[in-house]
Amino acid sequence: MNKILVTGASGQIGSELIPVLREKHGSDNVIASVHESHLLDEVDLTGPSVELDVTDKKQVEDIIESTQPDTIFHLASVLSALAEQDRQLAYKVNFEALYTILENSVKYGVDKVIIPSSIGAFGLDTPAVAPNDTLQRPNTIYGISKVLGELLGNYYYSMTGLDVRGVRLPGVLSWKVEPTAGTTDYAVAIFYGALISGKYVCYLRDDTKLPMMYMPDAVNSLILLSEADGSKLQHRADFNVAAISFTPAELATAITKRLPHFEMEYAIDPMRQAIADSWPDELIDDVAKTEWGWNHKYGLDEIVDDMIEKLSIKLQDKIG
Ligand code: AKB
Repeated sequence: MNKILVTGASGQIGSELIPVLREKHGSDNVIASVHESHLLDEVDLTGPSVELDVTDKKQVEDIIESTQPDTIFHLASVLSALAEQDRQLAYKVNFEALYTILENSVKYGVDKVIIPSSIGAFGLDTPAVAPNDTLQRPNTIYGISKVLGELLGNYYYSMTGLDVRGVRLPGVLSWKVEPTAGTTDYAVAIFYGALISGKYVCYLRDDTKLPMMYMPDAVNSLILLSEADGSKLQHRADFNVAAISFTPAELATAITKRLPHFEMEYAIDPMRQAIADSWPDELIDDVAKTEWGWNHKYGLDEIVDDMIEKLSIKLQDKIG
């Protein structure tokens, strides 16, 4: 029976990954760890939960030693926009804590560590339509940390046998926990604006095309990769996964088709615009398809329909 530890369990991805893992492996076998106890509200409480500050080396060691997981989903990470505003925090969480997790995984015999990478691992030298293996050279602290995660993951696998795997996730749309520290967050916030006030002021230019994905596909990519036959993998911690790409203007048009009164305005945030401009427009995910059978399910129409349906229920008290 698998014993799984998830860090960053109350975040956008963790809060949706945990119920799926608990359904598959049994609630008691999936330990949710969150930074502060009040964030436990965001977590599926049907199984064990612990408070964990991943920057506290002793706490990380104690939890890995006491829970003896076979697999760790290391999701705790400072996202791109916050990382530029608080480099010190980004360094502690995305660089130092990553190392602590990997070293303790080796020390306590963890089999597998899953570390999401991101489109942020690419940079201005990457082709706009990014193949799996290409020039990366990101110019953000977040992107540098994601490349570090990929390279360290591949290094730990070859040097220690710790099986580190990871996908480069696009911007993820979801309705349960709203992301607030990233560059792609507009694609979620726009739905809150459209439903609550009929308006949204977008901080990216109307023609900023970025790779995006719906949460069920993102969760599925992490689980599928974690379960893939290791002997068939040529890559490890650095797989592109793709679904769709769109611009703010295209997303606004798709929303307006369903909510005709919706209006979008633009007030560009130079920092987030520069980050978005350094990322590719599209990812090519042929390597993930070949090596572990990845494919996405949700297209733009399905995403917009589902987001509006789910958020209309979640926000019913706020919708006039
Ligand atoms: C962010 O915008 O920082 C994240 C990401 C694409 O990694 N959503």
